[in-house]
Amino acid sequence: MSSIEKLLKAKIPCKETGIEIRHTMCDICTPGPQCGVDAYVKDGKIIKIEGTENYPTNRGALCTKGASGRQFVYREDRIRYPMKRVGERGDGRYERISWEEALSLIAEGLKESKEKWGPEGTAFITGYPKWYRPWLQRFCYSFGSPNYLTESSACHSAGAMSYRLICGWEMSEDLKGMPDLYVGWGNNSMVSTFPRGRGLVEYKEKGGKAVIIDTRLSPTAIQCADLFIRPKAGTDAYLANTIAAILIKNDWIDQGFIDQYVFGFEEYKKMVLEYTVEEAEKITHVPQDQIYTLAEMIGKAKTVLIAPSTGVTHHINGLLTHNAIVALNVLKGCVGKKGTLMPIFETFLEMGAGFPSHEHEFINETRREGMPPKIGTDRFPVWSEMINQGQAMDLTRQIITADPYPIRSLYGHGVNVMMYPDSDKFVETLKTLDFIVAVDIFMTDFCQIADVVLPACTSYERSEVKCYGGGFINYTSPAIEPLYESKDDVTIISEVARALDLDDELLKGGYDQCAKYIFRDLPVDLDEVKAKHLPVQIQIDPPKNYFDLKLETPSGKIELYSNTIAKYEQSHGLDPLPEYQNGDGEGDFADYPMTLMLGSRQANAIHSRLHALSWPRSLRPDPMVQINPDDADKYGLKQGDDLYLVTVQGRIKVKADVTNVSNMGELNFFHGYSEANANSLLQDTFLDPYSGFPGYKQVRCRVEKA
Ligand SMILES: Nc1nc2c(c(=O)[nH]1)N[C@H]1C(S)=C(S)[C@@H](COP(=O)(O)OP(=O)(O)OC[C@H]3O[C@@H](n4cnc5c(=O)[nH]c(N)nc54)[C@H](O)[C@@H]3O)O[C@H]1N2
Ligand SMILES: Nc1nc2c(c(=O)[nH]1)N[C@H]1C(S)=C(S)[C@@H](COP(=O)(O)OP(=O)(O)OC[C@H]3O[C@@H](n4cnc5c(=O)[nH]c(N)nc54)[C@H](O)[C@@H]3O)O[C@H]1N2
Ligand SMILES: [Mo]
Repeated sequence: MSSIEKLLKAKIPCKETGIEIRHTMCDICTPGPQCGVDAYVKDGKIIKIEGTENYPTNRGALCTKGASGRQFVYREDRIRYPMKRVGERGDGRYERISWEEALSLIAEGLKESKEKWGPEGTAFITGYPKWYRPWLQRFCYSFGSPNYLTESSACHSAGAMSYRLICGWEMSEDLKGMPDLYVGWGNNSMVSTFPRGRGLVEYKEKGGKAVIIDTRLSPTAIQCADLFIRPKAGTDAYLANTIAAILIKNDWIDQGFIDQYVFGFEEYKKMVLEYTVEEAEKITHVPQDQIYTLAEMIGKAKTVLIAPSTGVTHHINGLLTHNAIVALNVLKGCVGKKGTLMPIFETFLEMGAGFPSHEHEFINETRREGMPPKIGTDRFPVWSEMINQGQAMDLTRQIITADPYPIRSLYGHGVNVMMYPDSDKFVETLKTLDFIVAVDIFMTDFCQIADVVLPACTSYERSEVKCYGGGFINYTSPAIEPLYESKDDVTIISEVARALDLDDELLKGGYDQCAKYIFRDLPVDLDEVKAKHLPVQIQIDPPKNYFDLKLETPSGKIELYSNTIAKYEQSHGLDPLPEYQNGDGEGDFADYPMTLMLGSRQANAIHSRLHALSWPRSLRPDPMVQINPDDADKYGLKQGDDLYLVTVQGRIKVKADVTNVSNMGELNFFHGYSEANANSLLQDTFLDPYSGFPGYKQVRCRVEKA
């Protein structure tokens, strides 16, 4: 082998090999990490990737998903060029068209819909991706529609709502502040957000004490729990309220704090004192002595941080459960202090970086007064009041009933129909629309029912601004040219806005112009940030004191009794106190003895993506349900056996993974597989009446051996 061949084989970046390292960012998962990536590029092609050293989030590491980034970019089913539907909706026949034709078809379709049904008859919708959201939302408002919908209708917004209802502000965990005790309620961050998981490991290494409360024996519980508590799925509010009663009875609460800052303590106290440990054991299956141990640990710790995850909100009683858990922090006076729940000051894209931006102004300034109510307003009034979006879980209902007005068109980026309960009905309902636009990287099920399909590119092929905690801002440059005829989403949105001739010069101006508007008060120039190719750290002021904020609750205090929810007590039967409610829903479940949890995070997949990539797929080739060994015995199932998961809604065929990760009586199946769609097992009415969230993690089910 010649020396050049050796260098090439080792992928050494240098003049001789023509391999260059370009810094970019992985956008596969949540805004929190979005890790720095070094892309090794030769002849315009990525040949290798690595985590960027010293990047503020990943510090050089990449997770299983990020490490598959190259396969993601070069996935076979990338949409290559704009297309229009030529067959019946749903039969999948598309024809290649030019960008010009695509844009004029979209302008025509949306204008026609606007004339017939008003601007509100078009909904603007996105799935998981976050990076273009401010643009899509502004586009929706500039078009004149109130109907901006996102995947947050099932994601972190229930948690955000809960914090805002109680603490008057969105809060996050200050684990770096070293609380005496950390209680990770459904925390499986080792899998779902590894930088956060690493934070937990570092907390432990510095002597921190951690309790993990999870129905599953999760990797985080195994690695980090000093005490592991394993309740039955969806019974956590009972557990939390029982602990609250013990704290109050033993005077392990901060009465001074409560007197000064809290509204509704007496009502709350009366409620929780009804909860007994005996009943708690029956309902939650947590032994009484464990409940006492946990209560005592919380009671005797000076600073505690008791933090619920998104997992606990994926139940039809999820919002109140989250509230019940947050309330424990309040009882201890552990809010707004070092090592407790601290307020988030959002900078951009749901991230607090320590400096402000004009994101909200950018999003909202073209919004008209007096628009009709957004989707979900009547059915989910608390959501509608708290979250500046429609509730996407009400979309099918409104399409079908046209109540309070018809929705006839959909303009969507990154939409995955498999995220919705009763996905088949979701698709069938969308098929009845007049006009659908789908923008995605891959030819998804949603694209297959659209009238016009547009090819988006990945984060490796575009520029975007990203802010991180600690005052970091990054403005990436493309590592490679957009593949085929793809474009980045924001360019697409501004081109569509131009084709529609919208009265919004800023939006039509494209990404860079808008970013400069959003970050116009930054002490550094955005062009300079971009030229650095790596995050730049800005000097930031110390964060504002929580106790100096004007709390956004009706009483201006921390509310254990929610005055916001109380407004809907009569009309919607909602409860202002965090009572435990049964999360199984109504009905006769005699034929469905098991609880099925759909969609805990697995390291090698993110929702519907990555299942199609060979590296991550090789780690779990088949859709498998985790079943406890005793349950497996009962059904005569061995590792790898085929079985059906059957619910009142549907049935899917999967393989048995016999493991004590699953609690007795509980099954765990991962979502996003097109050959075994978890959400085809869910009814689309199985929703939390407060947040509108689906009860993904608590579905009554039976097992049939195949
Ligand atoms: N059963 C069950 N269902 C769930 C959950 C669960 O726990 N269990 N979790 C819920 C939660 S929390 C969430 S967040 C949702 C997940 O939300 P989904 O929207 O279902 O997430 P994905 O399957 O990742 O789909 C995202 C789509 O965006 C496309 N995409 C990715 N990047 C880009 C981009 O830059 N531009 C464009 N235009 N498209 C892009 C992808 O190709 C994909 O088609 O699922 C929810 N559904
Ligand atoms: N690898 C990977 N990482 C991801 C994602 C992914 O798809 N793959 N998705 C991203 C997204 S969109 C989100 S929203 C986050 C979600 O992040 P997480 O909230 O961490 O994700 P989950 O796995 O849904 O839930 C966490 C834990 O809650 C537990 N849990 C569920 N129900 C209950 C309950 O009733 N009681 C108790 N005590 N525990 C319960 C589950 O067993 C699980 O271990 O993850 C993000 N990170
Ligand atoms: Mo999510």
